[in-house]
Amino acid sequence: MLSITNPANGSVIAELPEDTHESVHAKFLAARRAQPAWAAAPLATRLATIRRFRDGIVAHLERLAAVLTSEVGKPIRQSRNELNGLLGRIDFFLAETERTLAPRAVFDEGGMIETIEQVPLGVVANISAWNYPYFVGANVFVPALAAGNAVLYKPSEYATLTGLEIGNLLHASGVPQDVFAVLVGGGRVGIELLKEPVDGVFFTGSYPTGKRIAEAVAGRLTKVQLELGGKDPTYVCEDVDVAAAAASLADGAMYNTGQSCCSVERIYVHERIHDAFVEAFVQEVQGFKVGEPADETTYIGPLTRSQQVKVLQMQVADAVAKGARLLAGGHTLDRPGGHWFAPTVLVDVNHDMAVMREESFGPIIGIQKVGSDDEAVRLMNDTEYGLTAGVYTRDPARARRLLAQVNAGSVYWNCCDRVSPRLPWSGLKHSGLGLTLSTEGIATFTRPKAWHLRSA
Ligand code: TXE
Repeated sequence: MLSITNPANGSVIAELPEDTHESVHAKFLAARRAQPAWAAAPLATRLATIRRFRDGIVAHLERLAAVLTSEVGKPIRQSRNELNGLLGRIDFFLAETERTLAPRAVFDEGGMIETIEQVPLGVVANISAWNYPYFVGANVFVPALAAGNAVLYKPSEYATLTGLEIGNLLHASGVPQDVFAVLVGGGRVGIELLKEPVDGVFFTGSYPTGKRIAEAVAGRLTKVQLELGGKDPTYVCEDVDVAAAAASLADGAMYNTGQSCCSVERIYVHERIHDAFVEAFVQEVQGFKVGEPADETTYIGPLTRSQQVKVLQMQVADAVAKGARLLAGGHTLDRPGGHWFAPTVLVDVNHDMAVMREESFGPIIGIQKVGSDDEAVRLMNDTEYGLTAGVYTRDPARARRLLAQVNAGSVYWNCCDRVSPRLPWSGLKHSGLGLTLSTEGIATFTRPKAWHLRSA
């Protein structure tokens, strides 16, 4: 049985039977049988089901937000934001799928015609994370279903109720039961799923699990996409509006209680404004309301996973032992049964410290003073990750020059912690393989089939 607990207080919300080797296999076989008919349906029919799914999200938004908040601990306003943000992503897929997947004639001469057709991969596995279950799940299952695939969706064990809600809504919208199946359970069920001969593996989660998954399926030469973590840096130049930059970056570091793949995880500040920036930043952080996730005014909630408390404690202790100064937080909060960590700001940090090198995934930030643009670029690139990176400056040419040198899948000028459905979402190095979103994130759920047609 899988116990679903409320991370704010440890109370058990639900006990659910987990999938087994047999049930995973049965769902795979059913998906394999059902997929051809789904792929053969007109695209307009599949898009109509996605449109009804969107209507279902709108109709049930309050309840869905409450479920997400109860099992993940996401502050309720942020749960609503995620669901509202999801609508824009669905709209993008609805608008762009037909054009993206249309067959293309690329040659027609002397009785020879060549065309490219985008055909679905088949049955795909979607193993997902808990921190933005609607976003990261839908980045895969919406375009995958629209393109004619069957999807075996394993939500994170920390977002199972949300995963089941998604399944129910899709089925009520007209997606056949066997074309979208939810698998309940943790890593063990993920391992069972990967034993099946799926035609694509689409994973969102941590680097260690992503690596394990890539290794598990390597010999099968199956398509694998990995959307993994980050240690996302931002450099604040000396010409900025200090208060505005501090407010924007404090939000980028602490939103979703710091549990975003593209959370700001390291800040480098030009020495000329360092002290003023730090003062403004700490003031922002101290203004964040920590509290019950169901409370409308809460900005920082509990950590979703109890294990992360130890990671944060270790990062603080390591940094302080090596000379960092703690200006806010640095400790757990005494709220019985839950996993709570106070919003934390460390200064006088450097790259010998874990807090500047390893993904924190919590409400904690290291701020490091730098003397030049070159030093900032060198430090931003001194990482095993490469998801996002940002620069705050009034000077567009300087921003372009700096961001061109930074190794990251997404770069930000005067903004952070931002994802757009119109742009590809991808990471370098330990941040991943492949991409979602943008029109490329639709085509990725298909393979090009080449037609050579001689009429006589
Ligand atoms: O990951 P985990 P989490 C990243 C984020 C952070 C991580 C947090 O930066 O690093 O995700 O998510 C299943 N075989 N991103 O804690 O623990 C597990 O049950 C098969 C990046 O959920 O790696 C869960 O469903 N499956 C991002 C899933 O793997 C296994 C956006 C992920 O678990 C397994 C959001 C196994 N051996 C978060 N072990 C981006 N870049 O877009 C576990 N699982």
